[in-house]
Amino acid sequence: MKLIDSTPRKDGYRMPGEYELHEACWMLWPQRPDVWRFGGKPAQYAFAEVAKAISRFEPVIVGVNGDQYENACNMLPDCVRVVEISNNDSWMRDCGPTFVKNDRGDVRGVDWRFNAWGGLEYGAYFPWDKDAQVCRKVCEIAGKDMYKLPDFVLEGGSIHSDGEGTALVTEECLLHPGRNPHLNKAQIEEKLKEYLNVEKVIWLKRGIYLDETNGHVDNICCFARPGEVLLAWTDDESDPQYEISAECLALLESETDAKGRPIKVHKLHVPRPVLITREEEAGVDVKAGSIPRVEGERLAASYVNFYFANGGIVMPLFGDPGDEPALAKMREIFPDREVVGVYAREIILGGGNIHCITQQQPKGL
Ligand code: KQY
Repeated sequence: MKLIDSTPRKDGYRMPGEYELHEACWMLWPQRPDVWRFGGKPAQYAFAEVAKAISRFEPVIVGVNGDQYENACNMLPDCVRVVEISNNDSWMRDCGPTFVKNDRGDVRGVDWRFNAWGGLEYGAYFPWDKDAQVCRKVCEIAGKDMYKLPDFVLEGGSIHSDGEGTALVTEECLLHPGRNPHLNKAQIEEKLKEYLNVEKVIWLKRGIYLDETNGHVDNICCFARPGEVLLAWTDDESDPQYEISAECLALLESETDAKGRPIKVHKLHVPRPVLITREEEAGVDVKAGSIPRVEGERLAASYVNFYFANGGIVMPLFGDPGDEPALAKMREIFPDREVVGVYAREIILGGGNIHCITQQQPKGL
């Protein structure tokens, strides 16, 4: 693995759309008891279901801490490759590489600075030193060279690319003081253009209501294909989510993408509010500096937080009356893909969902 002293834009590498062909999917293994209830056991079953579902479409590689290696090997199907990667928690989307690719099919990683969604003041836990090394370790194992940005904080869940020159982000997240307070919006946009190799950045205002990542875009909106997005939606005007989604809709409808296309918006209704139960609260360790789980608090549940696999889609389900309509809508929007649902309540209890725990490696040469 070589560190490249240049930028993807200068070298002709771009971040592909997630719907483009993948080489593999990378994940990490949950275990920390102040995030995952009952020492992570229910979450491990849920992660294993996600890995199993994705492995029907493409190879899956799961990084685990040494003390969980044997258990993860035992819980994951044989077709899933298990490798030892020390980590503080299990959000491969955010601490793993953002992969970029050139027209010849060469793939490289981009290593943003990771600070656990906001650093000491605003972040979700401390320390995050092992998470901060995950990107490099993945690139080492995958045999990919890497760009490194030691001074620019970003997580993979806070960006989407259409693969054709357009990126999608939220102001709530990228302008949050816990990330790059020394940079203004124009400077942040310039970094994205340089390292994702896009010409246009569409800035939504806010992410999903109460999202603890400060509004990662991957929970509220994603590209379905160039020129089309999926937007988390509710028709309930009394729900605080309504104003947020309506604001996104107005913005998207007034925008064009980098190729000058108007953007078609598909609404994907959120489930009914998913609230933490007393039993769930009781299963999570309390730790100073970690986000407490409190009975009755609403989780940032959204069907938009799904994963594109080769020929498939793996999307979260919540045991909600909205599950079936959401599956049906996804099948209508993606007739050429097999849409698979995985019950993901245990994952949203940790603060994210299927997209947040996965990272695609684009197909290489
Ligand atoms: O949604 C994500 N990308 C990660 C959320 C993790 C928050 C910390 N519990």
